[in-house]
Amino acid sequence: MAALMLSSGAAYAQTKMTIGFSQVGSESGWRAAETKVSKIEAEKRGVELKISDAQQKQENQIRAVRSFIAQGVDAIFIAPVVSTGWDAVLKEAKDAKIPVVLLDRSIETKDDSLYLTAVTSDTVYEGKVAGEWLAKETGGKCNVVELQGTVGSSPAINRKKGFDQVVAANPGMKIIRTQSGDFTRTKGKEVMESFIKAEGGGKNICAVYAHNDDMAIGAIQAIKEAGLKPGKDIKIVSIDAVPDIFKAMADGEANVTVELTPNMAGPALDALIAFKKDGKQPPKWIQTESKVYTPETAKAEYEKRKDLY
Ligand code: GYE
Repeated sequence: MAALMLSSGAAYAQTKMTIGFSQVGSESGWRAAETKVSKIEAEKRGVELKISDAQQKQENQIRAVRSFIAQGVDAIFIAPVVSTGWDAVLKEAKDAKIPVVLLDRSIETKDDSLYLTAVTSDTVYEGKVAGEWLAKETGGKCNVVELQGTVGSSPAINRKKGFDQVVAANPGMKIIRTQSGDFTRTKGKEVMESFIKAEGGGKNICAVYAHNDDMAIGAIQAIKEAGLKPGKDIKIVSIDAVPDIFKAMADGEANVTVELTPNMAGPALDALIAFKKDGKQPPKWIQTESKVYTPETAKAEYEKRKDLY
């Protein structure tokens, strides 16, 4: 028995594990960092990571997952672009006995045996804590324009939900415009331009709530071009904590961000290896930390992160 266990352990150590990772795309600075960190974390553990870029399309992700199954990979990571429509392909992975780990976005399914675990932050909390900061800062009186993330994605749904809870509790807070900017800088800028136009030049807007920093950075540009001061005339509240938002904060052009770690792969790999090696069942949700940052520490935070991104 002991010999048997030893030989299976040795076999584990010898065979290099191969994981297929269906990544969303490269829509944001945070996403690029996540891809980079995933490669580093896989290499640290001697795991071969095959990354497939879905260019923000679920159909590409489904195709990639099917191809990983056909290749017989040891596990599959998916950062699911939208939250619905996964059951069929996840069932195929399950039938092939290939464990699936979800990274940074969650899915809606009635059957949670279709994935091993999900490594994500509490995205409802992120929206809530961003809203609470703004409510406090403005004495609960603020006309907000909202830049939503990708339609149908779990962070867009949940970051809206969390922020809406704060709006509901503060009668003087209102979301006067809301639209998706697809988590990108370009669309964030475009949508903000249209908000400013629709609001007669933007003087009526008290704050931008952007579901990620990249859209906030696009909005900052639009505000400046409209002759207003971001961070002062219009407050900027967002999520991710990428280096560029710290730069904006240090320059007085942004007010608060909520950190989302780009290291989702590290905890995912640890859980997967413990599962494969020792049969240890991970919890269904491995939660990463969400921390609030304001301008006081922006310079130092920028320095800490600039090389990682
Ligand atoms: O906040 C955003 C990205 O899925 C939680 O996706 C993630 C989000 C992140 O593109 O920048």
